[in-house]
Amino acid sequence: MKKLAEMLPGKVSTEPEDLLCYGFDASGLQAAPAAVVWAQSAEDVAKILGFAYSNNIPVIPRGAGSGMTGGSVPSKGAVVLSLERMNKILEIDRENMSVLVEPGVINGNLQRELQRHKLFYPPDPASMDFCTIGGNVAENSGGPRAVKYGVTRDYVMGLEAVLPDGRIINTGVKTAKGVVGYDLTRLLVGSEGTLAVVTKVRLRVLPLPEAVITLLALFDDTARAGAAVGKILTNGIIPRALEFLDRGTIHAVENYKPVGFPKDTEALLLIELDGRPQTIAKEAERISEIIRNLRGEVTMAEDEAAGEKLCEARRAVSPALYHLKPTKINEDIAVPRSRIPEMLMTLNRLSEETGITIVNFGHAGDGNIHVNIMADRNNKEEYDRAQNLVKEIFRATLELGGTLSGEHGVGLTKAAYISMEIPPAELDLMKRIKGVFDPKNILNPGKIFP
Ligand code: 2HG
Ligand code: ZN
Repeated sequence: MKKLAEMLPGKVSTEPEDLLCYGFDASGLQAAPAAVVWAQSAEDVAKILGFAYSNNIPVIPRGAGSGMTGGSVPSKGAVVLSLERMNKILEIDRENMSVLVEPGVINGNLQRELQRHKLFYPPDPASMDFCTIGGNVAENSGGPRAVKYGVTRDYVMGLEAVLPDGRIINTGVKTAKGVVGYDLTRLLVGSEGTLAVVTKVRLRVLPLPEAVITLLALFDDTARAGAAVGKILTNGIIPRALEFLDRGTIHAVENYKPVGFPKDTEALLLIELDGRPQTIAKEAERISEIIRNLRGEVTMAEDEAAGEKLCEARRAVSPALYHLKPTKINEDIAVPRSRIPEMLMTLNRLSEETGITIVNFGHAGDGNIHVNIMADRNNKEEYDRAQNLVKEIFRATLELGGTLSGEHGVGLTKAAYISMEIPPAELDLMKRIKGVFDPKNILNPGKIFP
């Protein structure tokens, strides 16, 4: 580590407080790295990786550490490579509707800067006020707006990245289209920091929608809330957010950051529409009708600021849940949208059978349910029961044609389960791809694959 510190003066730390702060993420897992290095350029990253490659030192790339599956939790003897100081928006190209950013740019800061130029970058993870674009690229992050606009991968046009041996590569195009060769960009997006370290990202952006309307729908029955989700979409309306909160989630938010969600509600839908004012006003009317027909109660936020407050409350769900119980095992399953009611019924049954509290919320429009199994890690018996539920939930998800993770990735927490979903031939192909990029297995080892 001394040699590394000499190569990168002022950018390497082995201080215990740094090792502690850079040793965990939002998964609750923790391990101390051997050192933390803050890169300030692609050349710095190349130097770090070149050094690590020659000396067989594991390197763990890290954005803001807001990941939920342990993707940036270090392994033994590893160097944490923080990209947070590479936080510049390098170019806003209005004419070609793209931006070039460094990986440490905070998602929310990019959103606000683009708004000033009447531009829009849709992916909006709930952690948008602190997560980084580099982390979003590594995890292929989604967010409420995915139902209409897709996820990070749909916006990445090209990347500059450093391979584990220190070589700098460029992928993708600056043009609206491009089909030359294999699509390395799409392969790197969502590779959870296991193939290369991203040092620049070119993103597609859109015109800022003219107006936004936010609706709040309350139901005294979960199945009818689920039916509303299907009905809205089959009526040809694609809201830009179609979020679901169950009773437990509503209570957790109201106890943490009260916004006025009625606590006697069984299920709540938060719906956002964006576009031309007249069009979305009509869509809001139609949605209100659908909700009332399903015996739901619907209100419209009086203006965009009031709507934003509701969205903020939605973004507070995850932190709110940490106050419910000491340990939050959060799963992130997705099922075909039409199967949401069945999945929720199974989850309720499992909760009743085991006596473990399960709180559900999420991106209903995408069939993406955040299943939070609430327990106490220090109560061994309870924690074991909670842990045992994970496999059962995954089994039920796959039976319904779903996937183990809609947006949080595999990381460490789901690595043991990957073969439940990915068959041997496909898994072997993935492992061989990892071997091509990283023959010495120094980049984020132990993630994705058990
Ligand atoms: C969200 O949608 C995040 O709020 C976090 O994906 C989900 O804490 C969670 O389970
Ligand atoms: Zn989410």
